[in-house]
Amino acid sequence: MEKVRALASLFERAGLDFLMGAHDAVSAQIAQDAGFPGIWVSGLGLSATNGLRDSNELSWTQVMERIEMLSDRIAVPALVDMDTGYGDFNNVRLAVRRLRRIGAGGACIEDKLFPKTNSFLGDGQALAEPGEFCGRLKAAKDTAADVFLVARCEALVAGRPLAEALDRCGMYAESGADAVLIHSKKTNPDEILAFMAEWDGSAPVAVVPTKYADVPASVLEEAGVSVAIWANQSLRAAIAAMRRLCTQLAQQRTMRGLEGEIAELSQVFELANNAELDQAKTRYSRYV
Ligand code: SPV
Ligand code: MG
Repeated sequence: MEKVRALASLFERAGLDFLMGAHDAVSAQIAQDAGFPGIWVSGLGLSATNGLRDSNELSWTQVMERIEMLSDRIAVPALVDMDTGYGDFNNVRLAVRRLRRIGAGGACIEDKLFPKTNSFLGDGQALAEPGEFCGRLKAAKDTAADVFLVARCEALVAGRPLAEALDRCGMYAESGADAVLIHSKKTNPDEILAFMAEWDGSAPVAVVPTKYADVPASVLEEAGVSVAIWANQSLRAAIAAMRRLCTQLAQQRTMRGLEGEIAELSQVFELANNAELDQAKTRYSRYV
């Protein structure tokens, strides 16, 4: 419950907060250590780091297993990218029930159809019928009122007009969503700012500035955005760093000159909190 309240407060308090995208326990912990007050668990990141497409190739139970390990490792809340909710209202009920037991913090469900397609792939994003999607939201809230629920609207991504995005988000808020997420694949924030100018404020708003990433935080904040999500930057940083190192090492066949470019081994032990295990050994190995 503490993590749910912490996540709710990021959405509800004045000003803009950022969630950092993570794809496993280590990336979540690094984000927490850097000072981010919450984590976005990216469906794209979970898929990619398991060698799979962001098309629900990872099963929902596999997702939850990874969420559990990630969430256990961090003190800050996680907003879990639950894609479309893995099916209809009934699949949503199963998934949020499991998420509540894990205690991660929040669930984000998008108004598309299972199996989903990543927002940045192709033009033919099929949207769910609004009434059916509202049923998924209502089922989520009725099942787990204490999971912070974010309804993600893909209307703009699907090329639908602003009015439809506003209508859909209004219906989602009425159906029990604690916040809405309005996504855009434009390379400037104009349609997000237009949305914010017309939004009735019936729920806090989150955005994902992946394609319009240069937007200053102050612009989003002044527009009234509550939460911005760096969904995949950490994943892409890791891929770039690993590729650079692997390419160099394959060529030069010695670590000479490369050691300074990678994390020290001690950092790996620190991330797993080995010091705590040493203390526990002292306390428990020979109790009597
Ligand atoms: C994710 O991180 O999986 C997202 C955000 O859904 S995006 O890929 O930007 O659509
Ligand atoms: Mg996703």
